[in-house]
Amino acid sequence: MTDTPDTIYANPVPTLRAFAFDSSVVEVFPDMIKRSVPGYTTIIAMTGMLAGKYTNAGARCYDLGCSLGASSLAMRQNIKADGCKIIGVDNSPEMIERCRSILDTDTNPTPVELLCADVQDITVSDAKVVVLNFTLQFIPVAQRDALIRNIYAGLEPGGVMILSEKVSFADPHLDQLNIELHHQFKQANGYSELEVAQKRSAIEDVLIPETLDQHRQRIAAAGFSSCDVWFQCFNFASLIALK
Ligand code: GEK
Repeated sequence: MTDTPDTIYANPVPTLRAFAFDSSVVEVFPDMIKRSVPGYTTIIAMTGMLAGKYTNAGARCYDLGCSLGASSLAMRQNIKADGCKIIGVDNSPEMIERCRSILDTDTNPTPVELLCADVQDITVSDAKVVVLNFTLQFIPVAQRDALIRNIYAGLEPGGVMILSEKVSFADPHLDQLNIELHHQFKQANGYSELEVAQKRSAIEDVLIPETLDQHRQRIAAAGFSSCDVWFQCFNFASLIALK
């Protein structure tokens, strides 16, 4: 099945509203995220591979900010151990509803429980793998420490957190360069200058990127014993943190 093309910002929008994960975004989401996030397909596939490596019988995995379940599906396809469970969480009812129907078409045996909830309100428990693929960036900065601490507390020793984010750079020249390269990436994927500019305005107060150092410091302060970047393309990176 081909993805519905994202044309949300193709025409001038007279009053740009803050970006929200509503039904119009759900409709075009797979196309939008692949054309907008450099490395997305690789990050999702490797999330599955990592989950396969870190799960043993009865393991629990979380996909926080699961959207349409891409990471849950990748984990499901790679988990070989018996009795595992994946818990997908998203606070957009439209995302959860569509995610449920996508998962229903997948025949893999590992069950996926979907929760329509704020990731800040759930308790992570007995987890071997916790995935935050492009979700922390939407949480208010002041509330990010508490979420990462909650994840650390809910991970079993030997468990792993995968955190993928749009990042910023402390050096203003590098920051500007990476922003420009990202916009060039989007234009190479068929977005017009108008689409790039309107999306940027709609999302700038909603998606707040931090530097890799800020992420590393927060992860270390939460108690994780090891952490490093395993993937980066321009201003998009994925970190792995071990408990
Ligand atoms: C993927 N991980 O395909 N609580 C729960 N969900 C939230 C919250 C919150 N506080 N804030 C935002 N979301 C997915 C992609 S998209 C990334 C994740 C993007 C949800 C929001 O509804 C959306 O579905 C998701 O986080 C972010 O790998 O669109 O850039």
